[in-house]
Amino acid sequence: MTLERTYIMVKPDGVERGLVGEIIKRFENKGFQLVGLKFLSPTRTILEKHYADLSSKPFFPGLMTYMTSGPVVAMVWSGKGVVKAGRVLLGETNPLASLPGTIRGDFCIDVGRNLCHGSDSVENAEKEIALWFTEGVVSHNRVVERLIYE
Ligand code: FUP
Repeated sequence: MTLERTYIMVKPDGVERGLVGEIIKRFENKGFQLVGLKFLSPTRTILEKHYADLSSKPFFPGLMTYMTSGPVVAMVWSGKGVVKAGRVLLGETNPLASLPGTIRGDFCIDVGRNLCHGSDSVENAEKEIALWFTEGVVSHNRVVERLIYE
């Protein structure tokens, strides 16, 4: 079985609103494994790399102000299909288009305050993990797999 990894980040509004535990709980409840976790105040430099594909968008300056407004919780989650499933747990980029039951569907309204980030492909996940976790992450605990996978 191929285990994927994804980069999930609780954005400054999620941290300030005390939703870190709620977001972690949803990934844990599903059966995914936390293999990297840290609390940091992101610099413009790392955010410009992370959001490089959005640099020409009109909302980019506002996105930078929002993302540098406070600390974030950076995480790496591991599991079968975790990249796509992580996006499902988060909901749509626009929270108003997110179904109840998803994190954004349950907890937010505006696209510019959408609480959390999740990688959109396996390739981008590995790039984002390399960017945010230059120190590396621990490996998935294979002992618990028999409880989660057939
Ligand atoms: P996502 O993959 O869900 O993070 O979405 P995008 O990469 O398209 O957008 C990244 C972030 O830019 C969003 F989380 C919020 C911000 N954004 C806006 O503020 N306005 C927009 O119209 C689109 C995105």
